[in-house]
This record gives sequence, C-alpha cells and structure tokens, in this order.
Amino acid sequence: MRKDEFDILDELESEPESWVELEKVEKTAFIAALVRQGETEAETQASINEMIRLADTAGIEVLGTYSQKRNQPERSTFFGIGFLEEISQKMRQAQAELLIVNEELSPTQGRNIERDYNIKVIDRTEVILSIFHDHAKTKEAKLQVRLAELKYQLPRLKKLWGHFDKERGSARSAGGSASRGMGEKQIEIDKRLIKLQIGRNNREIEQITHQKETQRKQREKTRKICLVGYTNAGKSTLFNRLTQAGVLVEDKLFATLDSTSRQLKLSTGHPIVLSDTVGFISKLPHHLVASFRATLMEVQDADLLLHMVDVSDDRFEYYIEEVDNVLSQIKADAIPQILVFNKIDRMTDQYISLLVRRFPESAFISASQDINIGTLLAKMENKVLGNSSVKLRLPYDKTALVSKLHEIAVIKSEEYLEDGIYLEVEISGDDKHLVEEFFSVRALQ
Ligand SMILES: Nc1nc2c(ncn2[C@@H]2O[C@H](COP(=O)(O)OP(=O)(O)OP(=O)(O)O)[C@@H](O)[C@H]2O)c(=O)[nH]1
Ligand SMILES: [Mg+2]
Repeated sequence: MRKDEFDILDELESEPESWVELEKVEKTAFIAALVRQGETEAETQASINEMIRLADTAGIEVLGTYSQKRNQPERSTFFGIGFLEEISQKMRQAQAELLIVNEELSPTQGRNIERDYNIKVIDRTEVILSIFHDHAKTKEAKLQVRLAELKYQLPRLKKLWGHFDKERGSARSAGGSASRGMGEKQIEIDKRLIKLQIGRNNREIEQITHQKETQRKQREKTRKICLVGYTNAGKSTLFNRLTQAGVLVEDKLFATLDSTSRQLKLSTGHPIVLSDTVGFISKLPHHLVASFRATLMEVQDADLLLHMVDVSDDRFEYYIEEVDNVLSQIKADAIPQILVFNKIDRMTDQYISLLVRRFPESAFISASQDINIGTLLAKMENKVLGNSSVKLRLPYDKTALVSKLHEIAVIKSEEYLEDGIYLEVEISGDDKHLVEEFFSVRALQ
C-alpha cells in the first residue's frame, strides 16, 4: 500500500495534469431552498428561478422546486427531517436523479442527507463550479477552475469514500491503525494527492500572475477601465462594441471566464485599456473568488469600473448590491464607478426617464442596439481623465501648442483674431497644466 502511494505521488509530481471534460450522469433534479424570516415570496421565487437558470446552464432539467421556512439551517441535514422525507419521496415518484440545494452545504450535511434519504445531493456551489468547468477554455481559466474544484473537494472526500467504511465496518470496529477501514486509508492518500495538485496549480497560477504583473507594469501609465457586473448583464457585448474584439457573447450565465483587454483611443487621443472580465453572481463560491485572483487582478488594478446592470431584470437593485459585495471582497470597492444601465431597448421610455431621475450620474445604454454609446464614452472620459472644457487665448508665437492641442484635446471652436488665437477645448486633467497660463474668460464673438 505504502509503495503504491508513493508511486502515485511521484507520477503526479512529474506529469502535467490533463483537463478532463465533465461527464454528467444525472440530468434531472429537484431544487430545495431555505426561506429565512423576512424574505418575501418574490425574493424566494427569484432566487429559485436563478438556481433553475444555473441548473439549465449546467445541463440539468429541473422537475420540481421546494422551499422550507427556517431561520437557521438544521446543523446536520440543513433541512428538517419531515421536509427531507417528503422531498425524497417526491423525487422518487418523479424519477428525479438529483437534489440541488440552493446554498452551500457543509460536507457533513451533504453526506448525511445522502445517507439518510438515499438520494444524490449537490449544492449551488457545485453547480456553479461545473458551469465554470464547462466554459473554461484557456489555460488560465482551467487552472483557476481546477484549483477551486480541488479546494471544494478536499473536505468532502469522505463523501466519496465513506461507503468503503460501511462495507468494512467490522474491521474498523476492532480499532487501531492496522485495522482501520479501507476508506479512511484511501481518504488519506487522496487528501495528499489533492494537496499536491493544489500546490502545483497554485504555482502555475503564480507564474501567470507574475506575467500579468509584468504586463501591467509596462502599461502603468495608461489608464485602465474595467467592465464589471452580474453575469449576463451585457459586459462582453459592450466590450465588443467599443473595441471590435469579437469576444464571445451568449445568453447564458458565465459566458466569459477570462479577462480580455484592448487599447482604445478616446476622443482626446488618450489611450486607455479596456478590460472585459468574469461576471459575478450572488453567493459566488468563495473558492472561485480566491482562485480567480489572476483574472480579478484586472478589476483591482482599474482606475475606473463600468458597473453594468441589466435594467430589464426587475431585481437589478439587488444585483447591484451583490456586485458591490464581491467588489469589496476583492478590495476593489474604493475604485470610482459609473453605473451603466444596459438593455434599455427592452424598457419603455417612461420607465427609463424615471430611472434617469433616480440615477442622474449613470449612463443608460443599449450595447446591442447601439444606443447612447457616445454619451457613455464622454462620461468615461470625464471620469477617468478628469476632462473639462476650457476657453483659451494663445499668442501667435504658440502655434506649436495649437497643433499639439489638435492631437491631445477635442477642439470645439477655433478663431484667429487680432489679439490671439481663441480656442475652446475639451482637455484632460493630465494635460491641463499645458494651457493653464492661457485661460481666457472672454467669450468668443
Ligand atoms: N435586448 C438586449 N440584449 C442585450 C443587450 N446587451 C447584451 N444583450 C444580450 O444579453 C446577453 C448576455 O450578453 P453578454 O455580453 O454575453 O453578457 P456578459 O455580461 O458578458 O455575461 P457573462 O460573460 O456571462 O458574465 C446576450 O444574449 C446579449 O445579446 C442590449 O443592449 N439589449
Ligand atoms: Mg461576458
């Protein structure tokens, strides 16, 4: 046994781990959710609907949904006994293969429900992890997903191996290490293997982080704007519209897992880097947030965040809060934001004008229908570059500066009069010092 163990460990150290597509055996499920005090019917329904959408994206058909009112989850089985008895019976009648719990279960809770009710249980985290697994295309995304999976798996190994102990219960009851159940030894080996893999994944991610760090240093001076928001808000659609990058856009959750960056020239000629990145969701598994550190660096490093909101989703205010929660988890909550309400083409003008009144600083756009993109760009420039409009009078020996202004600023008007060149320009905060001595209050004729 011991020799085998080291053989496996050696192999693992030397061979790169290959990426395996998930084989999904179970295709049908029931969803069970806990309803806490103070939660409204609509909130419960919206949360369950989101879980249905997640299940659907993961390729699982939902045959029924159930919820139980409880303030605290039951410690050992999450739900109460009566509820679980009823749901397991209904699952058998409907021939549902899985129970999906709309929260993260502790390893013990998952194990106990499976054992006591003889049903297969997965939680919300596992569903999200499987979607991330399916959508991971690049090496970076795969490494990060794998790391999150391994960390999730580690405390849950008993669930996989517990049945060995049951089969060899007699050996176990004799006590002493020599007679421990086969399951427990296997768990120890597996735990070591997983820890090794975690170590290796961490090292590879570290390398990527280091490379990104170097790239980041190279473009330190360039201002960075990052798109953030709930999954499916339209971030990649806007990114493509602004950069023609051709990033994948899909009406499904977590279409984007990697960050993509492109350089853009603003109207003043200033280059900025715009990045599209992974979307957020409520109760985003913390292992995923931790594992996606390399990708999320893009967000932490931004000078401005475009916080995209799907205005056609009536829970958008809740989503804004959830996104802000993740932003504070990754310490990006102090970065200036523009709230960008997207998909206005789906709403009535009346509704939008009410929102404009409520959120006067925000942008209201349709990324797919190309509505108000120019206004958004202007807001971005103002915010990130501190643009302002100034009136100038330059002496005639400063024509070189006039030429330069044509490159770095937006010329709104230009007149050559007797006592000088009169200009009205939109200029960035960074360049303002070049013209400060020529500020003029005289209005143009
Ligand atoms: N009606 C309408 N649909 C839009 C608009 N913008 C995006 N969509 C649709 O919304 C869906 C999601 O768009 P994406 O750009 O992939 O969203 P995302 O925020 O990048 O999503 P993730 O990468 O999954 O986080 C797609 O079906 C888009 O076609 C819009 O302005 N109006
Ligand atoms: Mg996307």
